[in-house]
Amino acid sequence: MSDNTMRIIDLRGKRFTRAEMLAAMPRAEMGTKEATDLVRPILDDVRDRGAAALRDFEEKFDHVRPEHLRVPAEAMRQALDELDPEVRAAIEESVRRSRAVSASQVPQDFHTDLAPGARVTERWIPIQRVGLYVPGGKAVYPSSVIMNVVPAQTAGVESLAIATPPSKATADGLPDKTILATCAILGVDEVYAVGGAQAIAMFAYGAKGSELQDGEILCEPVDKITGPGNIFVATAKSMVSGIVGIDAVAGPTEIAIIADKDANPSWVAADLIGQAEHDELAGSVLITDSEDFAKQVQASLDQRVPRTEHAERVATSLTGRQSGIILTDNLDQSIDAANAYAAEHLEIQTADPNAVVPRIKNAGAIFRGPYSPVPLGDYMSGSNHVLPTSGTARFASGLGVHTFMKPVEVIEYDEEGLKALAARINTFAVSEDLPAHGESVLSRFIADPYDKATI
Ligand code: HSO
Ligand code: ZN
Repeated sequence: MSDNTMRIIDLRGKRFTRAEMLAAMPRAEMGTKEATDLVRPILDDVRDRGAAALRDFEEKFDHVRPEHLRVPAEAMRQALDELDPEVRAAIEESVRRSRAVSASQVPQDFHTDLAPGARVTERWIPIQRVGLYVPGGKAVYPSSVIMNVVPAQTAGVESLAIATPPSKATADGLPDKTILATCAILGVDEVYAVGGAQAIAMFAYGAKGSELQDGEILCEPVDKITGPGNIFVATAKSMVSGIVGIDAVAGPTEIAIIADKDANPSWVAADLIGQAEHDELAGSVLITDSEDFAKQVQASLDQRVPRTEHAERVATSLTGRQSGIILTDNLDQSIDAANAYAAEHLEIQTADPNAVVPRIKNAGAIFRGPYSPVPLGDYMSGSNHVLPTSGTARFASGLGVHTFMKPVEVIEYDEEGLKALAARINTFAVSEDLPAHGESVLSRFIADPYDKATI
């Protein structure tokens, strides 16, 4: 047995209840309890002491005391000037495609006329101020900046701030230069060299006391925080949720591939490895009704893994409990398993993928056919790569323009419309023992709504 052997989860010949099917799926363990105890004092300290606490935590966790917590405009310009032109062209292509897809996603206001003078309108309003967290460390993803910023801008968010830790590659206290350059390309100029739970606290509570000359405030509080991060960031986000909105709390990234005997085993193996490259805890799952195909994929993994740059990380991820090959009786059972797993990314590599797509109920994003691999979506398909993980695709969706807007209903009844309902509203109100509700409506039509004889 090589080091890359994925475990087999054999569903064949069995019938499963919903609970059994969910329990059979490979999943990473997520322990957040200890993190909560560590994060609480960080949130409290930043809320109480603002910038001074942020500096202390940067020194403690990122081992540098940033000269400027807010990245100076000059540093942003310089990062853009020094950006490799090839990388710039790739970033710009990605931004173009994201903008095109986002533009067509803007939800339209619509109204329903229920009767003469009776209209309800749904109005979509952008969230006013958003804080976007961009992780540092092993995961430096300028592509994730694009995935968060573009839909927010398209939604019409007025004010957008980014927090990202100082880079470990330089000692200047500034964030990763490609991230800064990407912000400059996108026209985002409010960027903080702050990471971890302290960045989430800064967004949630705002922070006073800064090196800026023109005011007391370093960072104004935001209305919503989005973006991925490590366990401390995720825990801090869930702890401030309610004070501010958050997007989904992201766990390790994952892929599932539904493939049949006609799929290309080398391509499937390459796609599993690509996902495993992210993290030792990343989940890579193959779902197939062909044992022979599964063996071919395993053989291809054995060839490829030792040759890839991050071979060790990939092998750890592929052989972890969160990864595996699920063997099924047939395509129907493969689809059932995929719906139970609810993958962040679901690739469909079968003879007739069009017949499978409409049957998928749970997935963060669906990659249809052999020429729509996940890295296309990671970088420049135009779709978003911030997607629900850990089975949360059963109830959550990926980032989009809708993430940065909220629907508000506008109630527009006129005299005729209200009059037609006045007696019924009064009846309902009285039945709930809230007669003043009824009186509020009746006041508009009768002289003394408190005199029950007149009603
Ligand atoms: N697959 C990651 C996104 C990413 N990949 C960024 C490369 N860069 C989570 O969807
Ligand atoms: Zn990726």
